[in-house]
Amino acid sequence: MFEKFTSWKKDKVPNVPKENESMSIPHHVAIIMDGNGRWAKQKGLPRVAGHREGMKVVNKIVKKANDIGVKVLTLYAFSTENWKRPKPEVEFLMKLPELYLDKELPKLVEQNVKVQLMGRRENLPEHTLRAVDTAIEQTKQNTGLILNFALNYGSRAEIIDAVQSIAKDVEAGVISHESIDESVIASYLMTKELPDPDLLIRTSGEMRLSNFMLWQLAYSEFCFTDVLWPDFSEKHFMEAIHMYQQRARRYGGV
Ligand code: V07
Repeated sequence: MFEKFTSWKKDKVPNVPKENESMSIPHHVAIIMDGNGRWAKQKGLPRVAGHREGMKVVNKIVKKANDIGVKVLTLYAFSTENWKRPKPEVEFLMKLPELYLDKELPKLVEQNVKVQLMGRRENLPEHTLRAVDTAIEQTKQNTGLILNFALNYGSRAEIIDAVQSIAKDVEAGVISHESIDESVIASYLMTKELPDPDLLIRTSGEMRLSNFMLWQLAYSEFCFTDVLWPDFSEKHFMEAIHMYQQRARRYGGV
């Protein structure tokens, strides 16, 4: 439950929300959807049953986020480290984007949701990319919620790719090394067109970032809950939003 939330936030950070913004809905919410395997184990089910159940929750939270006016929802679906899992589990996970989109894409189009992908395309199976690319294509004109799936994403991989691109551009004379500042670095990351997350939620009691958006989460509010992702509901999501709003109000007051 969210009473068990823990967070850290330093006073006087540069982008503290002003008081009049304190009741606002976070523009960008990022979620580490953890606890699917544990949920299945507790029920004596195979891990993949937890992933399947977790997929149903994605749907509920996407709808809720869109309804309350969140602009960007980033979901950590598969990390660069997840390839180390048993092959059958990886193969199952790589079918989930298709399974999800086969059923939900028409509704996403209807709900004005715009699907995006964040992560290295290399190594993703062709069938997975085909499904995701179709969704991106069919929703590219949509103006509602940006649903940003992190697939084969790792923050260090992202930073490595950015540094290599920056070095290449310096070498080619496109930019000078003196001009490299925060905004230049941000413009080489996979999130270059997105605002930084205002709120990070991680389910299932782990209090780590696990290589997720290390640069982008520098000033975000963190909400951790013991609830396992398959048990996470709209109610829990709204509790996290309220917690964000309360914190924003407190920091706005000082
Ligand atoms: C995955 C379900 C949610 C819990 C976390 C792990 C398992 C939805 C997608 C997805 C990805 C891209 C896309 C549409 C849907 C997904 C993976 C795992 C790999 F365009 N859920 N979900 N992808 N899980």
